[in-house]
Amino acid sequence: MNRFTSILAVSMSSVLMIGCGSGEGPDALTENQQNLVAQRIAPVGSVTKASELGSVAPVAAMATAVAKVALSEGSEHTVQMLNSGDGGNMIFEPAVIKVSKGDTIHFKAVDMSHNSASIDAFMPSGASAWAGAMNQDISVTLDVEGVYVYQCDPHAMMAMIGVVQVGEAVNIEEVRGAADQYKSNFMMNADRLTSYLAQL
Ligand SMILES: [Cu+2]
Repeated sequence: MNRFTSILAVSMSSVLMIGCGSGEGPDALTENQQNLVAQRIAPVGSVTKASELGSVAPVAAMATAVAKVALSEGSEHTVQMLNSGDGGNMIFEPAVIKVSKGDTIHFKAVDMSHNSASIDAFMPSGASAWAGAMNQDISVTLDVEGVYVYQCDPHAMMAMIGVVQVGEAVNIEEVRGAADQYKSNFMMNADRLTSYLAQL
């Protein structure tokens, strides 16, 4: 019911009240009182009817359709630094991995001009930062549980980033909050970070 129809309903009920006969009886509302009632029952803001909620459902269905990343087997995992991969240009592959506490990630400089460096805003507290040199492989052992987002420094603006979940995603809320701000740095592939985090 919108504001107009609710006011209309009040107006009609007051007409009916008057039509009831005794008009000036002790229970009749003054015009001022009727206006107060109309103000109180008028809806504030927009009203969503239950029958309209159906249009929201497809969005929820899409969110649940994102394929979740399974826990990688073994205790050592390789992530390639690529100019071009299945997921686009300037990319880590796999870009999203889930590993166990104490596992080691080997970042491989398959193509030139890339590195892997942790980002302070995207690490569980107590974790150690890393910063690989350009064009060099680097191996990182992750002993602290949580979600890590790292980047390739020269291609950070192209969203050359990757995500590692170690054990439980204990800091996921902080990471999602920081991601909203961080993605404004991306000149290209602006939705990568959001879609990567959705895979956890
Ligand atoms: Cu790069």
